[in-house]
Amino acid sequence: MKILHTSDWHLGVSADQSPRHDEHDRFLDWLIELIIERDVDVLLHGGDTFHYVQPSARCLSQYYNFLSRCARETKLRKIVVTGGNHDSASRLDAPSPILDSLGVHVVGTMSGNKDTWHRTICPITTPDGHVECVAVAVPYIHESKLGVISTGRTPRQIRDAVVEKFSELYLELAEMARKLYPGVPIVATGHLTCYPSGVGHVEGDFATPLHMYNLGSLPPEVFSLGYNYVGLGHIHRMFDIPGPNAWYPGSPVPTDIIEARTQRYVLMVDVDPERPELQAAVEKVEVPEWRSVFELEGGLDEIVTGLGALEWNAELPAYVYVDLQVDQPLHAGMDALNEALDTFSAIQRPRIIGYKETLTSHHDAINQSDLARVRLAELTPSQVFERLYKVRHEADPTPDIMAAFESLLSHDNVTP
Ligand SMILES: [Mn+2]
Repeated sequence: MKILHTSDWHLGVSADQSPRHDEHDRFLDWLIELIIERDVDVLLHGGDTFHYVQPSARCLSQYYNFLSRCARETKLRKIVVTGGNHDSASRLDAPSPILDSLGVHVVGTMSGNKDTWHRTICPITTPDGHVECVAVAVPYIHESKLGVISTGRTPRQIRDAVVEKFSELYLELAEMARKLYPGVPIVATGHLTCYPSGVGHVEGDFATPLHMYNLGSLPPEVFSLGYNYVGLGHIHRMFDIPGPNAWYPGSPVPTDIIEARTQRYVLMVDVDPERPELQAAVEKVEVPEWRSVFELEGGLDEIVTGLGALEWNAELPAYVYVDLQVDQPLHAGMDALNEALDTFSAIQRPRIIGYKETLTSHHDAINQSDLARVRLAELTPSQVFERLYKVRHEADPTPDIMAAFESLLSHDNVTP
């Protein structure tokens, strides 16, 4: 049985005031083609369908058109949609009586009241009504709804309580699913932050998550090992969490420049109804790029030449971020750059959506061009502090000041 796992579409998002609607249209068309081509049985969506709690008419129409096309053009047995922290849970839930009839199971929100938890259990049946798999549709849920009290508690106590409550939630839901539909594979969703305990199985640079790990993400142990697969949403980069076989597909259409730097994915998940004891096999499917995003850095002449030489294969006109290195502020910089784009036809003309000027001749205390090239995620908190100190005071922080900052860091004063 094939389950296609996606999350974090963020319909309606704009990258630097530049809409992504055209890419989302193409993504949803592509998704339908993929579902048909690969004979997908279930679409499992891990939250953040919309970017804003009050989606525009255009976004709503993208969503409903997609669901209706799925019902008419594909052989999907079920679409499972869960709410993310960006979605309005009640807005997502409101049309569920109609969506039910299209085979769309929506769970926008859930409460700590266990009597209502049956709403999350969604059996996947064959045309003759035989249950082959169960999807446990867990939306974004704030820990306070699970009974975590933060008033008067230390960060450590809060974190322990959060871990305990989420572990209970996933354990009880697995048991509930197993009791209702014994002997079939169970998959679950979740819209939360979880990182693997090691880095061995994770693809690519993992600096960002490891920094954040300390800031209150959940450990892999929260997921009951009773699930064959856990389809997560919230983190916008694809990676897996070995052990519980939990995966993030990441956002399929980049929502900012950082995401535009890496390949985007959806995940094809294979569960065997005859072998419920096996973990699901997962295949990464690359999402095509419909719009290239370029980053140009250098002097005015260099950038003008770079703009004229831009080439791409993607269908839509490129977006460009420019970091202009100047001796002094260049007020007419944008005019010269826009002129350089006149060589493109109106339809293909790239659009500069990010423009900044970096002064190269001042501020000897800090090399600003170096600073611009370093991603915040690649710096430790102490390095950020040190750099800011240099900018503010035009001198290195003394060992005493660094020691004071380090001592602040070592206090466990961050909340999950
Ligand atoms: Mn998101």
